[in-house]
Amino acid sequence: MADYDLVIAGGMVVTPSDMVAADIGVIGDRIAAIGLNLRGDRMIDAGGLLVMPGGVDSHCHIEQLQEGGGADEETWTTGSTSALAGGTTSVITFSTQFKGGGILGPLAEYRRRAARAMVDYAFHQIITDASDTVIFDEVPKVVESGVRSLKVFLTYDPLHLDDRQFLRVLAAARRSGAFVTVHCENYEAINWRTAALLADGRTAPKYHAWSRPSMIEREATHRAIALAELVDQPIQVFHVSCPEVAEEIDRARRRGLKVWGETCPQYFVLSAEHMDRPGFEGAKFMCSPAPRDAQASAGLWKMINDGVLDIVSSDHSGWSYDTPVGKRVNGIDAPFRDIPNGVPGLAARLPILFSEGVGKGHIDPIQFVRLTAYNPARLFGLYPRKGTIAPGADADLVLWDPQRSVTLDNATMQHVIDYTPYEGLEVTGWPVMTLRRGEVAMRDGVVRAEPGTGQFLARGPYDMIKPTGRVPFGFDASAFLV
Ligand code: DUC
Ligand code: ZN
Ligand code: ZN
Repeated sequence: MADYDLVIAGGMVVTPSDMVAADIGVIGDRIAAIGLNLRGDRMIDAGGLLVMPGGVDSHCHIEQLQEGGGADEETWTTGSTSALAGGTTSVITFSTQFKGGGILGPLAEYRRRAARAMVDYAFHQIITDASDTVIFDEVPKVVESGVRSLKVFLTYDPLHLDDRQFLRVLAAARRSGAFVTVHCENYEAINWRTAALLADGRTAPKYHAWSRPSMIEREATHRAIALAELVDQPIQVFHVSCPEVAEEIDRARRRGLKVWGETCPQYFVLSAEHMDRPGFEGAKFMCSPAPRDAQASAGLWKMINDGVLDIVSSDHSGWSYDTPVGKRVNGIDAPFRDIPNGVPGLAARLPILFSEGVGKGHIDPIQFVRLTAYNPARLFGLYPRKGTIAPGADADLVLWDPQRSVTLDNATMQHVIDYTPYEGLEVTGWPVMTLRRGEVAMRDGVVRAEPGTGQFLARGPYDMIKPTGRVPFGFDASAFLV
């Protein structure tokens, strides 16, 4: 009798701290051993492949409810398929609040929809209306139910919060032991510039980038950090697009603040120029913050190597190009202001980061594992169950061919969206097999997992997101329900 149910044999195992030629023994849905000459009832040959932890995508939008009814085109089954195709086994998506409403009701609906997931999943709770009921009654209940991160937008109608409301969310998070993630752009500045652009007849998709240059993101990042410092509440700045924004995070971290930064593949391979395509095509590349330029992309690698940006998520967002509910929901002549923001990237995240990062010598495979699995698992309370290869961890693994070159097209993405902004991009390094809790969920691009087999990842309290204990004048204003 073999010692293990399954052995992944002969691969180069990449952990968050090491790279070693070894076998991995799996019993049930967990990793039981890493060693040599392990024997399993089933053997998978990983010769010539890297074996890495399944990706943890801590920022992606799946089946998100829209104000006025309906949901994102990307459903839990299509989104899971795309994630598994790209080597990702866990996702953190969003439950939204609509202004004037609560958060318990929507969260129950998100939980109901996510029951069809094929990847493991958790939620960030978006707060768009910091009412007394939500802040004082519902946030503690939502956090207690295992949704341990809140998300706020400092821009976007109708999502954005003003400073007072943002402070109330930070304080509520501090009281409940939750984390806060922030979309940092200056709402008034974007609206002001947008009004001027439209008044000048500049309506095409490329003016999206003109409406929100980097200082708009930098200012909001600075403000978010200062307000979080005022409350003594740890935060993560979402989707940092360029080094000058990351510098704000760097300065905060040097001062001992608990501030983290995330970036996304689109900021390495897209630029504002992509939005300057003929007609409506630039809409395919519109996301916020806007992609910048080659110099900004190059500068992000330094920020990654300095540890200022330590997570690369997809910010996958589900808007098709040709369907009436997608990018052209307001018509193909709609001004940039009225075109939905977001680019799909669940499946493209790991291949692009590997190819651009490891392939071009900016990072090594260990850093790749840290950026895509270990760091998100730690920051969001999923570690050590997720994000590593170690005895006791879930057997979430991706077998990766570092030599395989693939030209990205929409079919390889396996999402429901009808395009990829990365069409034609050649990447080297490709997931050939994804195991989710010990089961082969993707082999050679064929996803084989039943809807409903994904598990909800309830997140309890953890040290990393505890406040520092330093508040101005020693007065903790968050202790008061104001
Ligand atoms: N920006 C966001 O903030 N969310 C989804 C898509 C986008 O571009
Ligand atoms: Zn955002
Ligand atoms: Zn997002």
